[in-house]
Amino acid sequence: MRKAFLKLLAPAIALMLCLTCCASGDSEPWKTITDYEIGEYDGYSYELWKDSGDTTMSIYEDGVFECEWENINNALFRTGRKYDCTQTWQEIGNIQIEYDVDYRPDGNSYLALYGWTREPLVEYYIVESWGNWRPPGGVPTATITVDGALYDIYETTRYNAPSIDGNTTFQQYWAVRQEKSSSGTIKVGDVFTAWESLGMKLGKFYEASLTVEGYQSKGYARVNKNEITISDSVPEIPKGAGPMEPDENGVYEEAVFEQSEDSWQARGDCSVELSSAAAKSGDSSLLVKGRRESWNGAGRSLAASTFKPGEVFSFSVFAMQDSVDEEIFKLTLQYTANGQTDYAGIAEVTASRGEWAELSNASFVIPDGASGLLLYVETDSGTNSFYIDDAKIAVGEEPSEEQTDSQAEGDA
Ligand SMILES: [Ca+2]
Repeated sequence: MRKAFLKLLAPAIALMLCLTCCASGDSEPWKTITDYEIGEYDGYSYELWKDSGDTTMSIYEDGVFECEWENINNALFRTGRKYDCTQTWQEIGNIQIEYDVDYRPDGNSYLALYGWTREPLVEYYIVESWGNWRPPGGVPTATITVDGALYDIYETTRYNAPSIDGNTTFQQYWAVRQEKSSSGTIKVGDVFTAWESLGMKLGKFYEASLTVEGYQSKGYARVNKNEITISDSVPEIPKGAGPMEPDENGVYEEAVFEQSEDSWQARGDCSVELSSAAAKSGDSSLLVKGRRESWNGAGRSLAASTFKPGEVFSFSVFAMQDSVDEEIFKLTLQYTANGQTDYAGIAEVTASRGEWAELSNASFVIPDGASGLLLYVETDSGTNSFYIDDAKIAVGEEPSEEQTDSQAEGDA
């Protein structure tokens, strides 16, 4: 009886399944892959990249794909457009994506419009949704409004990490929605315009792909729609893009580490957190701990739209340690110029145990051609934990000729 009933029902179920499949694109994937593969299908580039773990990606027409991951370290699934790095994004056109994703991450994962440029080598993310952690951490350099949605802007540096040009050091640009979304429009050209107005230069265009990424997690996603439009319309300049303005006292920013880590993040393999164990001002400071190298410390990125080459700024931050009799602290600027990472010393101070010592330079000139700026506190040697407080960035005083000479020497 039961069997007969099922037999009767079978064609109906088959029809229903077909309707469901047809409604979301195709019934059968063109191809299902489980390992690294890069290729083209139906006008879209596709790529499955992973370093380890179990991955499955089924590719359909119109950039539609379905993916699943488990036991991975890092895996990316994507369909989009790839280019040969001969044109800037402006030469290619104003990119917009209409998308719709059934996104079910379990753990750390991002849903993003993603890609790369060369010269400079940049990995970029426009993050629409994420799993249990909102990337990339820290406090944004700016917040912009694109198509009515708020996105936080971040710039980070990856050291000796996998890239389209092998393992190397490069900048990551981020625009991360404040509220998760898994369907709608991404005005990619508007975000690119905002980045560039903030001094985050993009190079020769390699890729724009709708991407599902997993990191030490598992999950499932089905991209039901990935419609790319490239037009010759001019992107809008999003609200919130552009340079920082100093207040009436000439101060751009003062980080007191009372409510938040402000814009400061861990640099290298260490961590930062607010601590009430020590304070120069108020009740807390920023503790830097778990350092493995003397260059590990606390830093913040500086938007190149404000911190332009040749312009003068005043930097000041207090540092304290209670591990050794004396420690030499250094305030350093890391930057990229002519495609290479370089460092300029801003200030240096010797701090006795338990003493808040000031690292300051009222007339620091941003080096020629510098972009990808990172201001950070490190120590001359050792890996002891330390505290910083009252980090202030202000309008600089024009340097004397002597200072200009000594800075030029310091750079060399
Ligand atoms: Ca404080």
